[in-house]
Amino acid sequence: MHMKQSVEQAYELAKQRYAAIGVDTDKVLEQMQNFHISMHCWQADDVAGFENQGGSLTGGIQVNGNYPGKARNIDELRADILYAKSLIPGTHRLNLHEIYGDFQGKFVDRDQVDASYFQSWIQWGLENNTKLDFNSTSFSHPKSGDLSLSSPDKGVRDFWIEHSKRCRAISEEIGKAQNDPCIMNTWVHDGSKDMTVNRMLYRELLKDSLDQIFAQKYDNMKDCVESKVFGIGLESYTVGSNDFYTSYAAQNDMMITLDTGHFHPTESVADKVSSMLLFVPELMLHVSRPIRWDSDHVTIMDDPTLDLFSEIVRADALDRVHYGLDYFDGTLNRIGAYVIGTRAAQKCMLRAMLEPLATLRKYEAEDKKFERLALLEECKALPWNAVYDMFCLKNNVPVGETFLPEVQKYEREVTSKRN
Ligand code: RNT
Ligand code: ZN
Repeated sequence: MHMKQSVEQAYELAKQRYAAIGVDTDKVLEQMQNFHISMHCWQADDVAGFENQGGSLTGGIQVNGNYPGKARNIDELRADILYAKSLIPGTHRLNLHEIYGDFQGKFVDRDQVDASYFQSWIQWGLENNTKLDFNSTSFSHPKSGDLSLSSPDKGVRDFWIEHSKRCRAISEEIGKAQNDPCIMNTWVHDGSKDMTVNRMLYRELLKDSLDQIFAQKYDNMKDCVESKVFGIGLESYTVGSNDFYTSYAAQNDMMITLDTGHFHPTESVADKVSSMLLFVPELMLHVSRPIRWDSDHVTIMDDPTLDLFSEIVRADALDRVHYGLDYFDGTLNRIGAYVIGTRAAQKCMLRAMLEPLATLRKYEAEDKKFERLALLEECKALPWNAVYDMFCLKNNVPVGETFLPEVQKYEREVTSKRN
């Protein structure tokens, strides 16, 4: 049977199956079309960027692997991302880091950057129906050290404050041009390898830096702050801990970024959704896959991610969350990594949207514990994959594993020729 025909037939059966439990798959397909994922630009080149300083990746994060063919310049990175996007259903955003500016080979220090270096990105975004998000970059710079925004050295701290302010101004320009807020994430690596006896001092400094950075109000960008447990080489103390940023965001009515790799291994990020959304306006996600630590493996359809998206749907918070990915794996085809991770996030969201929530809630209200658990279990094996296949078909992208040869083809024809 032809692929198209079998996908359509499977979808019709799935549709009936879901209708029987009160779920409208056609409606879910429409909702999925509005689920935009901000793809992180940094999977394409192992978080290198275009500063061409020749330095290595610092700031407690690490990319492993030497898979051939990574993007070496802005043109290659753009081409790779567009190719990956062509294998992913729906319309998606791109999450830029400041070090990915269009610097044209010129060294532009981080306290000198401005929107002019992002004009070609803005243009690219408009031409390719891709809205942009943004991140300031505290790592991989001679002034990064262990402390940036929390450094007691005034020169260093002012440098990073200036950088962050400029990044917000760039985000504002991007947001204006794309007529949709640019989400700017602030994550700094600040911490210490060994015990520190002045935790309060650095946190006071970080708080003061943030107050200065966020003093200016903008209409076309939104800020979010990202906490972390620890970085490599900064294991004992993280200035911007979860408690720090949760309190800061709540007090200042700001968005929080939840990176799924930034919590203790048994901590549920899903459970944070309903707690935090009562106190902060919106959430940003960095969907990742921590293996034993913040390892940034490629996102897959795993239980933590399924739980997280379920909680967002159950909290009726689909439009109070911004969805980004954050992983960097240099051991495998990098374009393939984008496609796997983005499609996996979509599958998690699709399964969350296909939940027969009304019935489950009714059982819960009536204290029917057996019925609630039974239906939750049955849902796992319902034909959600037929709905995902239909989503791919409708969006004219390869169904199921048929995207593999497409990735291989691009590798053969494009990335394998880079060295
Ligand atoms: C690091 C944070 C941060 C970075 C990116 C590159 O642990 O997750 O978001 O991964 O900004
Ligand atoms: Zn992150």
